[in-house]
Amino acid sequence: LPSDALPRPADAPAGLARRIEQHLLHTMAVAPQAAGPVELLGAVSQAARSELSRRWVQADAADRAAQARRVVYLSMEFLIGRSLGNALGALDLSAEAAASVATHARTLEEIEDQERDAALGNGGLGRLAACFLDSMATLGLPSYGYGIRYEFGMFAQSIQGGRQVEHPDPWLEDGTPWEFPRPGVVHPVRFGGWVEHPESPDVPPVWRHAGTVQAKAYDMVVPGHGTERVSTLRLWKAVAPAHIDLHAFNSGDYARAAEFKNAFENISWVLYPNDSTPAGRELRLKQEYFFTSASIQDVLARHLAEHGRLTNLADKVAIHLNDTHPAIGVAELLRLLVDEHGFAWTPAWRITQRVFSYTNHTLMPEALETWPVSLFQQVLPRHLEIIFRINHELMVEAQAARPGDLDFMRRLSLIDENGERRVRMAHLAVAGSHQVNGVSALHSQLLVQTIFADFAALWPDRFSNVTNGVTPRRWLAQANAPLAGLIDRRIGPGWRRDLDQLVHLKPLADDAAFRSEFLAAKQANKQRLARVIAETTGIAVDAASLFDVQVKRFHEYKRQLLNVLHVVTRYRAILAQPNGPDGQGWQPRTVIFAGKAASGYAMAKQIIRLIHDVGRVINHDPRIGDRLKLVFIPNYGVSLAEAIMPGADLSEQISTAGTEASGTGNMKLALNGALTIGTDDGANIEIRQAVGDDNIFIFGRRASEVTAIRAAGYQPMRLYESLPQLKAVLDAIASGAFSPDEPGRYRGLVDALLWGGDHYLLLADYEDYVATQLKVDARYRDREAWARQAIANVAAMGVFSADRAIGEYARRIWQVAPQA
Ligand code: DL6
Repeated sequence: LPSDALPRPADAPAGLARRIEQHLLHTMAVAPQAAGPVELLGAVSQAARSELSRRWVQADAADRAAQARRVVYLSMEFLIGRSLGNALGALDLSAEAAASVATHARTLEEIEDQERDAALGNGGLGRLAACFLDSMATLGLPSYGYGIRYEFGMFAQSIQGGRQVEHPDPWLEDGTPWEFPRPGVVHPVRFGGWVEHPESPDVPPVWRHAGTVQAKAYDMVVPGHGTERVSTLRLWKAVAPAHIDLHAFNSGDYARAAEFKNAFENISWVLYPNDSTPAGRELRLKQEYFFTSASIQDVLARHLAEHGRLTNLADKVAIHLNDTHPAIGVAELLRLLVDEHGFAWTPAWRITQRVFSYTNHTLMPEALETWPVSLFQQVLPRHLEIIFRINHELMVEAQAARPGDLDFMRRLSLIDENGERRVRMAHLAVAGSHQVNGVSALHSQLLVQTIFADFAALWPDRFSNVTNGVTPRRWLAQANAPLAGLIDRRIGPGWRRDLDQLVHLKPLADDAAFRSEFLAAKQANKQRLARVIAETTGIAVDAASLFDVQVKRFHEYKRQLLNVLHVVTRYRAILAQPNGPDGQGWQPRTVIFAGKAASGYAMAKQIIRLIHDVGRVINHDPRIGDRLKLVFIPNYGVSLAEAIMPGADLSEQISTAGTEASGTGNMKLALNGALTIGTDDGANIEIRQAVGDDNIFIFGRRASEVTAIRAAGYQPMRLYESLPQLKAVLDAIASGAFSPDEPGRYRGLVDALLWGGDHYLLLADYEDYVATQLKVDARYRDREAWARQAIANVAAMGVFSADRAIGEYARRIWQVAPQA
C-alpha cells in the first residue's frame, strides 16, 4: 500500500490533546476534568495505540504485497517493561503528550509511572529479546517475535527482615491497552499418546495424541523509531478446548470442570522464575513445546496463505531460536512437513536446517537443557522418534568423519547416555540450524573450544559470533533525558538511529563547558536515584558520593559476594584509618545493589540477606557517617533499571572470567556515562577495546588463568591464610559481626568459600579487586578527569547498539533485508 492509502485516525499527532480528552470520555468513561493518573494513562495509551495500529496495518500490507522474507524470533522470554514512554518516543509525541497531561496538572513521568511492567522474562536473555524487537522494527525488518502470554510475569520481590520474599506478578489483572487479542488466530497443540506406523513406507506415521490445548494469539505492536515501520510480538495463551469440561460442568461437578480447565490452561500461567537452571518439570517442557508448535503452525499458515506451497519455505522465512527453549521446533517443523504436509524426510530436513539458526546464551552446565528420554516419550512421543532419526544420521556423519571414534560419537549424540538417558536440547539446536552463535567474542570462542568443540570440528563454518547490543532508544533517550538532551544539543538527535554518531562526543571531552554540563546531567540523575533509594529503602544517601552500582540477577558466578567482601574491607579500613589510606580522607561511596534471586536458589538468597545485614551495621555506625553507605533497592526490573542506570558512576561487572556470556547491563551503564570496574569477561573485553585501557578498571584473572588455576588444584585456604585483610573480613562475617542475633548465620557461606572450593574464585581475585577500588577512588577525586573518561565511554558505545547486532544477524544469519 502507498503510505497514504490508509486514512489517518482522528488521533493523528496534531489532534493528540483532543483525542486524549475523547478517550477519557469514551474509552475510560470519566469526565475529563475528574481524570486521575490511571485514567490519563489509559487515555494517552489509547491515543498512541490508535496511531500504532495504523502503522501496523500499513507495514503488514506492505510485507504481504512484497512477499517479503521474514524473520521469526522464538523466545520463551520478552522482558518488555513499560510501553507508553517507548510508544510516545517512537511516535515523536512525548512533548505533545506532556503538554496535554499538564492541562490536568500532571507530569508525563507521573502518568508513565502508573503503568505496570510487562515482566515476561527473567533477566539478560529476555531483555535482549525485547531490545532486539525494537531494533528489528527500527531497521524495518519484516519480523515477528513469538512467545508466551504469561498470566504472571517475573515475581515481585519484597524484602522482609533482610530476606527476599517473592510475590506473584498479576500484571494483566487490570488489563493492558497494549495487547490486541486475535480471536481468529488459534492453533491446536497436542500432547501425549502414542505413534502408529502404517505398513506402507509412503504413508506417514500417525500420532494418536492424548490431549489438545488451543493456543490463542494476543499481539503487541512493536514500534520502530524514526520510521513508520513496526514489528509484531505474538504471545500465545493456552485455552482448554470448549468441550472438555462440558460433561462435568453440566452434571454440576464444577470442581472437576475447573480442574480439567486448569490442567490445560496452566501452561501459560506462570513464567519460571529461573534463568540458570532448568526447572526440570513436565510443565516447563510443555510450555516450550506449546509456544514453539503454535508459532511454527502460524508461520506455515501465513506462508501457505501467501505462497500456496511450502517447498519454498526456507527462501521466505528465517526462524531464530533464542537459546534452547524453542529447540523442539526443529523436530516440530520436521513433523509438520513430513506427517502433515506430505514431505519426504530428506527435503524436509534440508528445509529445516536452512530455516533455523540458534543463539547460545550460557556456558553454565546447569543451564544447558536436557530432558529425560522417558519424559519425552510420555509428552512428545512422535518428536522423540524424529529426534532419534536426526541422531541416527548425525552418528552416520560422525562415523564417516572419524571412523571408529566412539567417544566422538558419544559426545556429539543428541542423547546423553551417561546415567538416565536424556535428550540434549543444545545438540538438537546445533544439528537443526545452519548457523549457531555466541553473544560476545570471548563467549563464542569458548563455545567452540568447550561445549560445542566436537560440532565445530565437524561443521566449522556453522559457528560465529554476534556480540549483544542494547537499544539506545529505551536506555538513553527514554531513561536519561538530561544526558540525551545534552547530546542532542551538541551533536543532534541522529544517534537514536545511528549510535556510531556518539563518536562525535569524543573531542568534547576536552571542552570544559561540555564537561560541566555532562557532570550536571549526571548529578541530576543521581539526585533522582537518591530519591528512589529514600522512597524504597528509607535510607538517605548523599548524591555527591560515588554511586557504585551492581544491578543484575543474583548468581554466585556474578560475584555480588565479592563486592560485599570489598564493602566490609572498606568499612574496616575506614574504622582503622579514619583519615584515609593516604591521609587524604576517604572518597565517600554509596554501594547500590538490586536484583532478584531465583526462588529456589538458597545461596543467592543468603547473599541478599548478607547485604542487608552488612548494610544495617554500616549505615548505622556513627563513626562512618557519609563515607560509606550500602543499599539494596528491592524489586529490580526494567523500570527500576531505567531509574538506576543514569545515576551510576561506577558499573560493577565482576563475574569470574569465562562465566558471563556477554552481559548487557555493562553496555547500558557505560552508555549512561558510568565507568566499569570489571573482569576480562564477556562483553567487558569488547567494552575495554572500545573505550581504551585508560577508561576502564580491569582486574582479576583472565579466563585462561581461571582454567589453569582450577587445573592446578586451587586452594582458597592458602589465600585466606596469607592475606590478613581477607582473613579478617571472612572471620568477621563468619563469626556473626553482622548478624549478632544469629552469629552462625553466615558460617556456611564462608565455609563454601574456604572448604567448598570457592568455585568462582572470589578469593583469587579479591586482592586485585580491592586494590583496583582504591584506584577508582583516586580517579574519582579528580572530577574533571573522571568526566573526561565518562564522556569517552559514552562516545565509544556506538558498537553496542542493538541495531548493529540485529544488522549483523539480518545480513549474515537471516539474510533478511529491510523494507522501506
Ligand atoms: O545474551 C543475553 C544474556 C547475556 O548477556 C548474559 O551474559 C547471559 O547470562 C544471559 N543468559 C541467560 C541464560 N539463560 N538461559 N538459558 O540468561 O544471556
